[in-house]
Amino acid sequence: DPTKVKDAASTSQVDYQAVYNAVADVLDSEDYDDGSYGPVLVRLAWHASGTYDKNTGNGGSNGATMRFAPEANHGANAGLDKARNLLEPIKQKFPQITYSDLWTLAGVCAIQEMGGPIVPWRAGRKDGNVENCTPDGRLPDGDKGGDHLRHIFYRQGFNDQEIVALSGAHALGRCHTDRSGFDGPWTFSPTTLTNDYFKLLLDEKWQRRNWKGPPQLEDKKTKSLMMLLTDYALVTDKGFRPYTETYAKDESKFFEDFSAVFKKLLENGVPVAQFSEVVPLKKVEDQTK
Ligand code: CCH
Repeated sequence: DPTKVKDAASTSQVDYQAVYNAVADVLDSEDYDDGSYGPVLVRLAWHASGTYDKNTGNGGSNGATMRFAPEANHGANAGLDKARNLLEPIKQKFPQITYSDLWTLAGVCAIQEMGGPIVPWRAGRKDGNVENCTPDGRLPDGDKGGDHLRHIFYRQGFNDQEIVALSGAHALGRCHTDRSGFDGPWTFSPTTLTNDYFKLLLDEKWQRRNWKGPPQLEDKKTKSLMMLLTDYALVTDKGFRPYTETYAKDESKFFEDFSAVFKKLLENGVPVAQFSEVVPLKKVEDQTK
């Protein structure tokens, strides 16, 4: 359909695949964490989007309001300056992309380059200003239970299945005592997206870690992995558990559902009229073939 091509071209002069490749280029770093900025970029995309409130329609990725002091300083966002600073030179190189498109695109790039599924991504978010900052308290706390998860995620329009699928992102990355107070990774391969988070939740014995930090669980066998109390609710809560079992058994089902729900997360609150067509963003490894 030639009109579609014309529409897509007129919505933007940005070469999004070039932006994607620039992000992919800075993901790996020997000096940072487990060798990759991927996990913290996924967390930036999630915290930029997870402020959405379906009742008022405010919050969400449109606006990129975490650039401003009130929201940047919310406790939940501690450490995300590392992710924002990593992307700043890319914003300078491609000044026409909005921060809100860049942060969500970077999250998609991180997921895809860390072995995850293709996530359909659309351009068109607009950056807001300081008045659009959301109030503190819209993102989840790790020391609570299933009711808290539902309170936070139902407000964003997610159901139980979607909550469990999204939580699978904790296959990636780690907790930092100087950011959240919690400590350690959830899986043995924190820079690769797998369904190991669900497998470990069900297969390992989890016990309270005896330490001075906030309440968290450790695996009895190696004591080198962690789960938050909210993570463990995906095992103990009757509404969540069936999905945890499904995703532990079937990684391709997890990938399929994760792709759909991560796209939904990154688009929540953005007026549909702002969006372009889906922009095909290829993994680096698939571009040379
Ligand atoms: Fe998360 N997350 N997250 N999380 N999260 C943390 C780190 C990551 C909760 C708490 C924490 C999602 C849901 C939840 C990532 C993605 C997602 C940390 C450690 C805490 C605490 C922060 C630190 O110390 O650096 C809670 C509670 C929930 C409730 O559901 C969802 C949804 C996603 C994405 C879809 C990723 C990735 C990380 C690793 C970040 C890193 O820097 O390694």
